Amino acid sequence: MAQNPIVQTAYTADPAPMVYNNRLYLYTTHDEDESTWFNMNNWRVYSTNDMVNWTDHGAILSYTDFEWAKGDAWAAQCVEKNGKFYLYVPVISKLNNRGAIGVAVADSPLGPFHDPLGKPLVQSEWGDIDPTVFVDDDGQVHMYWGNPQLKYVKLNADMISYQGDIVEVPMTAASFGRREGDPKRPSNYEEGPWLYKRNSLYYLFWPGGPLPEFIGYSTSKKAEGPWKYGGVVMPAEGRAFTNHPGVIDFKGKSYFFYHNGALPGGGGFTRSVAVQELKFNPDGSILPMKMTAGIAEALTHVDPYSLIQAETISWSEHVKSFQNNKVGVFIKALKNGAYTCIKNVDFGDKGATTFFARVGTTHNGGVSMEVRSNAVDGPILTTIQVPITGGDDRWTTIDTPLSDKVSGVHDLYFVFKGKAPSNILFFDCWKFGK
Ligand code: FUB
Repeated sequence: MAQNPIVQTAYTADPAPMVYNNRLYLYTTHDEDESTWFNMNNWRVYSTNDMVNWTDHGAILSYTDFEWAKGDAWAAQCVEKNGKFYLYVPVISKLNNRGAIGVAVADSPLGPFHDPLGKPLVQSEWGDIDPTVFVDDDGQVHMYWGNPQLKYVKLNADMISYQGDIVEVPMTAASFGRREGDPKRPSNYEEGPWLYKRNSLYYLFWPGGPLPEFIGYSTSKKAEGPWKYGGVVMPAEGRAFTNHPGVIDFKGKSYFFYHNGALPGGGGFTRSVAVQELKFNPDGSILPMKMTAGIAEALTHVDPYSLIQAETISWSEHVKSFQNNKVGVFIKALKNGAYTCIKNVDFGDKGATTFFARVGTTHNGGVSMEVRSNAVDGPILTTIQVPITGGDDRWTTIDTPLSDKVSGVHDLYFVFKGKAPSNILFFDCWKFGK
């Protein structure tokens, strides 16, 4: 039943949710496989309309898209203003080898993003990572960032320049809680701030130290502070020594995104994003929480009669996500028995009678995809044999009658079978027919 971590096909961290047009977009950083440091080159996007099935839109921006940057695609945030999307990112500048905050702009939440400035938006003396940007009801935009010193600027209406000086926030115990045992650092704040507003109260969520990080929060009546320490939202746990908050309201609920090292092979540099509901007391204070298995109930059904990407997944095992120019994002089954699950698929009263998929494999014979309902070993709706296509730039489509008609609401499983030791098949999209 586990839904966390919400992405199993890549290591992701530093979740930054954004809602646009009734859909939740989740921007993440990307820990490279087998990393032993914060080895991070690009930012990825996932989206959902039900909080349970997530569509992988792949890597949408890389540090190499900033001509002046030389690496460290760390925690970012995207916000929308007047139909344009602004992705604020920390990178290392080639010019002086120091951290800096850049901004990339797009006409769609999925990009393509480009760097309108050709230089950093902000660079101070030190600690320029982890921007969070908030567009207030009156249109004023604040950007906070920094490790270990929290800083902010007011952005101009163009979203790509700022007014006034960089303000350093007083790092007091009153604002961020008392850190014991380090007279040089009186407060808990470490990095990764997230600015959020609810009922006219501003909230700043932040990872606190010493390591491993917990998530704390502070509140203020104004976006500029002064900030008052509120307490712990989530204690340190979960096999990663960092954590990173992202908070958003969606379809009447508030959600708290964070990261941990919960995937197989996971740890401090191979992290995974997770989500659970955030609950407030009537006075606006936050109910502290432990990491959980995630959101159990989908907010809406999946329509199996529209074309669905194979990378729309509720849960998967032994599957990796890739992208190319031919089909965009697709998945590869890494071994025999790998599977993906899509939750809450509504086949309607009359039900489905046919199944369509775009697939491929590099193996000649013995490769199949079982389409099952309810469980990974549930009733088989159809089994398709996947013919050799030769490479993930070469695909075939298969349209086949179901062996068993299916109606009503079911979880759907695609189970990948083959004798080869690795890379069984690749899968791009599917739909059912009535
Ligand atoms: O992901 C790289 C860095 O680790 C982020 O910028 C920090 O917030 C921490 O999560």
